[in-house]
Formats: sequence, structure tokens, C-alpha cells
Amino acid sequence: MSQRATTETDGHYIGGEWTDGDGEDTFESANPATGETLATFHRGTDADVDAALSAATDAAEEWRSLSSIDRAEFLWDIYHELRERHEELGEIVTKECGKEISEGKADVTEAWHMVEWAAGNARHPHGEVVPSEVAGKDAYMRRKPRGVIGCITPWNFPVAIPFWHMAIALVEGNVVVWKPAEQTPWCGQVIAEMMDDAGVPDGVFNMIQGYGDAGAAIVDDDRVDTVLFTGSAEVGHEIAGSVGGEPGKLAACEMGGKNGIVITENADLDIAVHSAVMSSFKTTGQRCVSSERLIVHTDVYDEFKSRFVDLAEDVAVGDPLEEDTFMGPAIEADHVEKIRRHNELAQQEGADVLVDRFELEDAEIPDGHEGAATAADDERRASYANGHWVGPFVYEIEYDSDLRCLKEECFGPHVALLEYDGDIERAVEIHNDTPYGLAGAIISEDYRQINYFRDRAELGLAYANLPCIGAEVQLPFGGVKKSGNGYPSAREAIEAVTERTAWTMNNADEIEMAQGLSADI
Ligand code: UN1
Repeated sequence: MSQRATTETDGHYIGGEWTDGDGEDTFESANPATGETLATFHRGTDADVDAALSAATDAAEEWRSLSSIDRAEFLWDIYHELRERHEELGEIVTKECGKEISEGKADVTEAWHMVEWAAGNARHPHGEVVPSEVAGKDAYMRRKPRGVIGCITPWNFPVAIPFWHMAIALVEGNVVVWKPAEQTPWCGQVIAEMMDDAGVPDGVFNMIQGYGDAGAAIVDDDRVDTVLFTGSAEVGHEIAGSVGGEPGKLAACEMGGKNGIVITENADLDIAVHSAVMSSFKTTGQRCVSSERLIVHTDVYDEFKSRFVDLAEDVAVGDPLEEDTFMGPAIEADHVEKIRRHNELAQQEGADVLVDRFELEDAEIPDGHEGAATAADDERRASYANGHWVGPFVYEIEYDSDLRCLKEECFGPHVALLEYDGDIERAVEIHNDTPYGLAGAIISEDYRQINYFRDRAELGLAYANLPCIGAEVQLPFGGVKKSGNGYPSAREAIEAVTERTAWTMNNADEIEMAQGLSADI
């Protein structure tokens, strides 16, 4: 194992070494529930990115020469470590990004699912045997690594999403330069330590801590063959645009959504209410698959509304380390302001506000004086007064295609109720009226409605009688329209991290051409 960085401030992992890097600047990771500083990190510069890309490029040849099964070996160590350290890592996730503890642990679980999938994939058939028009010719599709993969990951799944990108990229024989989100560098540090402990060869995996400028330096560098990005639409579109202009370079970006749930006239309302609450408020609405629109048939509208509103008034916002908390804080102060602007926009556009817990009552912010087990607990809870707390904001509004509040993603616990009268075609028309197309659900007991939604809703991830969060790693994860171009994760990411070779071989003594082309000279 290499020596960690020389100061107490954690650094980057480049070419198998921990380094403070080239720059002077540092930044802090803070607990969104308390504002407390968790750790300090060196902020990566262009020179650090350059060093990481050189290390990666140097390591590429040897790594791609190994068999995929050998390359997957280190991932199995990581798989076991993620499982063994489940509780501890789940708590780190919760402390650094504010998700309640079952979500913190689920993030780690999703990471080992992805690692297991990618490592297992090393033993799967890889390519295709294709028929040829000419007897005696063998035709195949074979895959080879693209080379250097730049990975840029978000803070809301700080352990799972890095493995979505990197596990498959590495097994496929690529080398990686990764920038974790600036809000969750501690999770980045832990993952880099795992890679180091698992003995990933020097230079095969590199991590640069820092902000968007370091990410841009990765994206813009000619040595990078593919950029995998999961995060905001704003950044993703910029990356897709800049990489798209460079022949031979690929970007697979998965971005946000303005996700909707259609609740039809014959929906099971228990399932509808449960699905809507999970989709809108879990993770404090900060999943790219979170729902911000509930499109409800007029026949069940009043009952649904009253039950949904009761639960939205009631869900426990609070100490994310407590097991009975439903949602923790927002990630940072700027994000609270962004959520505020979206809530205000809806009101300016005529929303009738049904639940407004944006500014939580003092009593809702955990103060920890009741039932605290220890003095440390008491202290921890008292500090929650400095957290970035926001609660559910629910409004109803008459659907109108011109409303910005129904089109722009808030990424918070902010949700519109839209009443519709008509058939499933009308519901899906409203559902599709956003620039995004990531996730959505239908709640219905009519299989014709369900099938119509499946086939016509403009989405990457469609659910029936379920929340629209909680996808499993063996399915493709990505969206259509403004939600994405390509799949930076899971099974489909193989397309972004490999090149296909159409391989044709002649077994005969003579040349015979396809398409009836004469081979006479
Ligand atoms: C995200 O929303 O940013 O489907 C990722 C889910 C998780 C991944 C979410 N498996 O909810």
C-alpha cells in the first residue's frame, strides 16, 4: 500500500501514489445536517489532471493485455470490503450527503451490486458470432477497450455511481481518471483507498479531487477517449456538446428529469399514495429520478390529494442518522435557495399551495434533547440547528403547457398535483410535455393503460404500480430527450467504454466476396 498524502489534508491518487498535488487551494467536505466540517481536501488543478492522465496513459497497455477475468480480480476484493464495511460506509454516505441512514446503506449495497455485476461480466461471452453470406468466412463482432475513460460523478449517490462508471470501464480493459463531486470528497477518498488496498496496478485508476474546473480539464483533454457523466442537465449538455464536436471521442451522459407519475381512475390508491410519497420525498427529492409531477385522474383526484397531503404534512424530516427519519436535509445552502426559487416560481405561476414545509418549524428540526442516549448524541443533535433543512412543498395547478414550473427540474421535495379528465392518451400527453424523459410510473389496474404508458411515455425508466425510484443495476439506466445521451452506467455502459471490431476471417483457399462482387482480377 502506498503512503497517504503528506499533510492532514487529503489529496489525489495519481499513478498509485497519494499526492497533495500542484495547487495551494483546499476545500472542505461538510455535513449537510450540521454544517460541521468532515475533512479537508486539496483542490485539483489542470496540472494534477495532466499528471493523472499521463499516469493513466502509461498504464493502459499493460492493463488491456490482461484477460478480463484477471482484471476483475481486484473488484472481488472491493465487493467483499463494501459488504463487510456496509454499516460504516453507509454512515459516511449519510454524514456527507445527508441521505437518511437506510438510503446511505442502500447506496453502498447498490455499489456492491454493480461491482458484482461488472466482475461477473468478465466471464460472460463478449461479442457476437455473425453469419456470413459466404460459406468459409467467419464473421464476428469483437470488443476492445477504448482506452482512457474520464468519469465525473454526482454527490447524491457518492458510492454507487462511481462504481456504475468505473467497475465496468476497468473490467473492459480501460484506465480511469475520476473526479468525485466536490460535495462528497470523503466518499471519493474512501473509494480510492479501497482501490489502492485491492492492488489496482499503478495508473490504472486515478482520482482527482476538486471542482468543475478539474472536471472540465478531464473532459477537454485529447487523451480521454470517453467521458462518463452523471449529474445536472446543465453540465451534462455542456459536456455532450463539447465532446460531440471532437471526432473519435465519446460522451455518455445521464442527467436530470421532471419525472411524472400517472394515477388513473382505477388505481389502487394505497399503492398510488405510497409510490408518490416515496418518489417525491425520498432523498429529499434529490434523485435524478425523483418525481415532481403527479398526474391524477379527476375521479380519484380528491381522495388521492387528501391522502397524499396528509402524508406530506407528516413525513419525518430530521436527523438522517435516526432510523425513523424519512428524509434528511438538502445538500447545501445554495441548493436550499434553488429549491426556494422553484417554490416561488410555482406560486408566481398561480399554484395553489397545499403543503408548505419549506421553512421547517423549529420543532421539526431535530434538537436531540429527547431520548438522546449519550452526551455525544446530545451534542450531535444540538448541532442540527445549522443544517440545510427543507420539507415537502406540494401544490396543485391547472395543467398548461406554458408553465415553467411543470418543465424545470427543482431537484428537491417539490411536487405538483395535476388533475386530468379523459383517457390514458390524455394522461400520457401531459406526462410527455416536458423537455426531459428519465423516469416515470403509472398506477393503474388496467393492463391496457399500463401497456399504453409503457409504450408511449417518453422515458428511459418506466414503472407500473411502483415508485419511479429504486432501479436495479442489471437494467439500463438512462433517459431520452434532455435527460441523457447514452448510458454511463451498468450494462449499457459497455457500449461507451468499448470499441467494436467487425472481424471477418477467410478459411478458404480463395477470395470470395459478399454482395456478389466479382473477385476476378
Ligand atoms: C439518481 O437518481 O441520481 O433508481 C440515481 C434509483 C437509484 C439510482 C438513482 N438506483 O433510484
